Amino acid sequence: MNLFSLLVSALVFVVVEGHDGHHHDDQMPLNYVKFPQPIYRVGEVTADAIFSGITTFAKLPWVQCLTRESHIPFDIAFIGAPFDTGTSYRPGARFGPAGIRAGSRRLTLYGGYNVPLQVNPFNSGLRIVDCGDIPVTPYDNKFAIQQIENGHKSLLQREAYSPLGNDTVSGKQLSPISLDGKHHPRVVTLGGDHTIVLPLLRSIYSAYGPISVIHFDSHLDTWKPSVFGGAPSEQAAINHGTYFYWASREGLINNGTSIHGAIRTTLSGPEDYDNDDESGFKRIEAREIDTIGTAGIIEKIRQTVGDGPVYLSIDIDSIDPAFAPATGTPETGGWSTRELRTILRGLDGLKIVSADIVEVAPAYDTNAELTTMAAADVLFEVLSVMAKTPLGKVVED
Ligand SMILES: [Mn+2]
Repeated sequence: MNLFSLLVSALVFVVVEGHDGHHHDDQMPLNYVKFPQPIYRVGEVTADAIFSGITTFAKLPWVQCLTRESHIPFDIAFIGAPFDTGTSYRPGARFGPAGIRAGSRRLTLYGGYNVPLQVNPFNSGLRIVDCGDIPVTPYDNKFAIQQIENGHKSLLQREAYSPLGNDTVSGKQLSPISLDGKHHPRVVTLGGDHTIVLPLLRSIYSAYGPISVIHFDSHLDTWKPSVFGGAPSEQAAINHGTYFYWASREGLINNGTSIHGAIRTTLSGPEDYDNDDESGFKRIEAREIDTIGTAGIIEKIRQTVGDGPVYLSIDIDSIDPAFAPATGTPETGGWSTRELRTILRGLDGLKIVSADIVEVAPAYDTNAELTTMAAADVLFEVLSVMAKTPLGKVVED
């Protein structure tokens, strides 16, 4: 038997095995992560190296969660929302999910252990998968926004793969924090421009009710449509500068326990801040890092959100364009990648129910993939925090 026929028969074997319905664990994706050593197997011509194969986030197993593998449970899912027709300046964030995945390839090069957080999310026992992308039309924003809500909700409304354990401090049994009392998985969405957070928050609301939001961005994104874009039509009024205005009006945001970080945008006038207050957000200016440092910023965030459920939305433009140039509306004077990563690690212990990273537009990146690497590394911190903190509350007896 030559190598070719060996490969063909191996392929046939895999397909036949997969169809009997009992061998899902043996199929490619769920046991796909084999680190730190590259594995050579009979019939394979290359190692399972980080630079080879199909690119998923951090080389996590690919599960077709929205279609034929919707029966496979998970604890944390990455999913792309390739939508960028809500942008005001540079388009291109529809390529964000693909770019972030490319930038994430080396996350598990040495195994994936997070030294400062003392956790390896990839072998923490949680089942973490990449669900691919939500199908999103580029021709109709209203339809696309509904597609994103439906796709996210479909994942979020499932039950998590791993049962909720006991509280690490008290040892007591944990119970879910969701409205329906079920233990739901977490979804990490790869944007896409920031408009996607409106349908994502609608989905989050369906599982958790009004949510505290931690929002890292150089811009407020609570602008009134009359101020941002001028709102020539009902649909144009929903864009990447106004989605929080709408989310707040719909009651999706927990007023007073939400906060922006890294703000440094110019305004139409000081009244934009009054409008932002009304939308329920507190603000941390980017320049505050010079006076209160990362520790002061972490303290402000934790004081604002408390210990309830929280949704985390990260605009890559919160990072300075020196470190992350590939974004829709870059603003100088931002935080370094290191500073944002430190601040995210400072969220350790918070109940982050889901998260996103948005506005990565790879066409404006350097050849060294600065922005997509920054996005992936930022998500590594988020994933580590999630892996350490179960989404439960202590049951009092
Ligand atoms: Mn934004």
